[in-house]
Amino acid sequence: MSTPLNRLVQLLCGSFTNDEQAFENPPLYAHINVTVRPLPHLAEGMLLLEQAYALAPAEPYRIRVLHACAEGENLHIRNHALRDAERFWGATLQPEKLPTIHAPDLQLLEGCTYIVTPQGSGFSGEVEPGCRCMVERKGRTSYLVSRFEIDQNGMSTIDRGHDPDSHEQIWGSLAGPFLFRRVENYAAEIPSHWGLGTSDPSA
Ligand code: CYC
Repeated sequence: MSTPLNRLVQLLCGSFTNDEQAFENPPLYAHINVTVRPLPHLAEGMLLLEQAYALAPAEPYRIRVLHACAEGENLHIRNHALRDAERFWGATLQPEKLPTIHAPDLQLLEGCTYIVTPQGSGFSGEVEPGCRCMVERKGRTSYLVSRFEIDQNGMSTIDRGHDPDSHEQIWGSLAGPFLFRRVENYAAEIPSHWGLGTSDPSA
């Protein structure tokens, strides 16, 4: 039986582009590729994510290790930065680099865990409550307000940074979510030894 965690991890593993939206609204939406691949040598649910401008695919502006895991009734996605992250740039496009990422390279981003629930044939999620996900950007400290939806066809994301005192928006989309269509599915790379929440480990 496929569990919710299993389905979430399968949906996350792939590559995504917002090409249609970017070509229709060039001033509002940069053309971005998002690629997520499993890290089979690490704990179950550990995934490498890279977000890059389509013009510079091997220079991601955001590279993170996501850890999708079940927490009681809920699904969580923990977000980790990578120490000396340039070492790993482009690894989602050159999978032979994936095994060079090890647990000590990861730094948990406190307050930035995503809480995810089933929605339709996929999932939706929001960053945990509390305004504790702090992001330094444009020389200012901000807290992240973020939401995403994912299914077989693609994913939509909206990330915005707000001023901790005035709560005004400092960065992020002004026009609404980024709309990504799925280009590749990397679910076949999920190792079978990841139990991913099967209630019966022998199932
Ligand atoms: C930051 N985006 C973040 C952060 C989270 C997410 C948690 C704050 C922590 C961090 O720096 O990594 C989003 N995390 C997610 C999502 C999931 C998750 C969606 C579910 C899979 O686990 N983000 C977009 C746009 C683009 C963008 C395509 C333009 C606005 O979705 C940018 N997100 C963006 C930037 C940052 C960010 C620039 C701040 C990163 C930084 O400056 O270090």
